[in-house]
Amino acid sequence: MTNRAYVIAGSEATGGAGIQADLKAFQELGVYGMGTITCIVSFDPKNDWAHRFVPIDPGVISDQIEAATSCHDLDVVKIGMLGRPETIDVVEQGLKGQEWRHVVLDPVLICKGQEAGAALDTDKALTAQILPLATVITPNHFEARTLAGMESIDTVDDLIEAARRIHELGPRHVIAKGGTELPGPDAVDVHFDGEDVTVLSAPKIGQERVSGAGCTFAAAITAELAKGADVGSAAETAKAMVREGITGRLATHAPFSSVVPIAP
Ligand code: PXL
Repeated sequence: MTNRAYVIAGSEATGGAGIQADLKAFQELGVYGMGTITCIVSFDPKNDWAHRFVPIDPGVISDQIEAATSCHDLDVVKIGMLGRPETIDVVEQGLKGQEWRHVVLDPVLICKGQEAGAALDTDKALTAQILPLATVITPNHFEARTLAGMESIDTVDDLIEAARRIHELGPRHVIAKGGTELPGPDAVDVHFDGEDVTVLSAPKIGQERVSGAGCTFAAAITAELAKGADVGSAAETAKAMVREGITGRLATHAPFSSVVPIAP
């Protein structure tokens, strides 16, 4: 039987992040992927690689969800970049159209280089409408701080506190990623399942953030869940995959390199 996984996310035209990264991660982990595009991001090489963001019409998003979910029996979905409240409304409705074993939410508020202010209305809508439907959420340092309402996250204990606070918003599993933002030699993530805290730690590979790392992490978790893994082992596989992907990263003409999803 072929395992299938579904992703609802934005297109990132360079191929490093977004739905392009998600589908590569699915494929690399042996899962048949299908995707619904919520928005199109085209970096602008003439303007410091700024994000050009074009939302997809809500009716078209709804049609894509209808096509994917009618064509396949799906029980695991990843939610990536939604980008604006109108998109969040239609994705909320789409998710409520059926039961899900897992909804993995990568709460993309802003991507690298975007203004933090642009995220405010989207972050409120995401918290109110999508977080309660998620079974797994994978906030990075900035997203964890925003969603937990914390001034700063400077230590692993702070990250654990953030994960506990985000857990109260609905998701059964919170996997908060310290990435390169916490001091020290290791990239530390914490997994809180409502009872236990598990710390995932691996040596940092340089200090630079790499495009697509977060997308690949959540997509790999989704693929592993589609194959029947539990959340803890899915997170371990995902972390190993991102490590491989950062080690083997692709240099680009933009000021960031791109993760290459490679199964661990
Ligand atoms: O890496 C976050 C991200 C997710 N989804 C899309 C993006 C980005 C960052 O650029 O463009 C579509």
